[in-house]
Amino acid sequence: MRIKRLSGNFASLKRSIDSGTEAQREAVKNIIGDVKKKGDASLFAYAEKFDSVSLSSLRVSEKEVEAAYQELDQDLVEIIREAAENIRFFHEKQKRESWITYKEDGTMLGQKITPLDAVGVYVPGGTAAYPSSVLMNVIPAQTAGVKRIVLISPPNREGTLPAGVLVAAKELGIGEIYKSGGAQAVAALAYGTETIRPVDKIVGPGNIYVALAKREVFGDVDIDMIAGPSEIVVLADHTAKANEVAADLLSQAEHDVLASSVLVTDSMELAESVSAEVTRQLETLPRKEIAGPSIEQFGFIYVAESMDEAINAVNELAPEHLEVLTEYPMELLNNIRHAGAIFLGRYSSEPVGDYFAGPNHVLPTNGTARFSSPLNVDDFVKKSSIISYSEKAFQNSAHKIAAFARLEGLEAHARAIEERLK
Ligand code: HSO
Ligand code: ZN
Repeated sequence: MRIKRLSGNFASLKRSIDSGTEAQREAVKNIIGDVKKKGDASLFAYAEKFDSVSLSSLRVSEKEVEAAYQELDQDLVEIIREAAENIRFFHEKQKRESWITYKEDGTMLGQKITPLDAVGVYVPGGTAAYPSSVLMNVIPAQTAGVKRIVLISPPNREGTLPAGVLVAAKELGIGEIYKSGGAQAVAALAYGTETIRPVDKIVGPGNIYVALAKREVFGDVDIDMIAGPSEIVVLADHTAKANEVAADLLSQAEHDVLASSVLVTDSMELAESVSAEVTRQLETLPRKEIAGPSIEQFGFIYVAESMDEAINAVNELAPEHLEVLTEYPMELLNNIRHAGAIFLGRYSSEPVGDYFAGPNHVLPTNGTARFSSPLNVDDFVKKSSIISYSEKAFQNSAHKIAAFARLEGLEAHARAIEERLK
């Protein structure tokens, strides 16, 4: 891995957002138009074209779910259950109550919280069909009180979905699961077909076609975010273990050739041993074809003059994941301002959070941790304001409201108030 002195300048984690080629954007628009027009028939046709499978039904059957349980070890089912419990425990803490407040003059003001009616979770295909992402997207929606949650994912060559995904869904009580991928799946969720009723919000990661389609339907429905490649920054001092730091960097690198893994440290000795360890551990990694190029292109080790300088760099980077592997990690927490998830100490390696601890693993990427938050319960509710004035409160303020309206040249507004004073 490249070792550099951190002299104020470092490679930003920001990548330009992939807005696709002209041809891709065109294709996505056509697909969406097609699904709007032809509904189910287009979904069957696209499954043949893009997933090379002729489906007999768009909906996953009970039988397929049973087969998934047969395929998965009981131990793994238990692990998924326990992870789900931990994730639910954490998200329960995020729940907010509606509130009402009264003033002495009889004014009543409030905020009513209402869950969304229907949410669609997109689960990507291939090796990125993560059961953990099913848990992370569905549980906050359930905790928010969303009644209808549907899953949609591209079918494999056998015309079904991965066992882990089906089991995770079933464990959460999700029964409405569809087989469709790419832009056509997003269009079906947004506009509905004969089989699939439309939803109000679409969440979940996906390839460029999914991302472009989500952007295209945004406004007609809500979307979560357009996530960039995954990132980790490890902030470490001389007490960190090089083999552990290297393993953590590689765990992020194996996600994507575009993933970014960065170590910031005040110890040149640690920097050198981590670099050597990364090379050594990479050798035996099954996904070294992905992790290798990722480390080569987007892997950096920065050596700072001091921990203060190192922390400044971390805040500038605003990483998706930050691991703090220093002697007293808790003491640095106050100074860390920008990071999607902060993992403190050597027993809080990133995969602890990816799968199991409870906080969401859908996190702001691409430096957006400066202004956005992990996926959470608030993403699945909306708020309505409540206003109720008493006669006394109205009389007290009527002339001020009418005057304000006339300042804006809106006479009808002023009269709406004054009609009530007669
Ligand atoms: N590190 C990924 C989440 C994930 N890891 C899923 C394993 N499975 C992005 O936060
Ligand atoms: Zn991960």
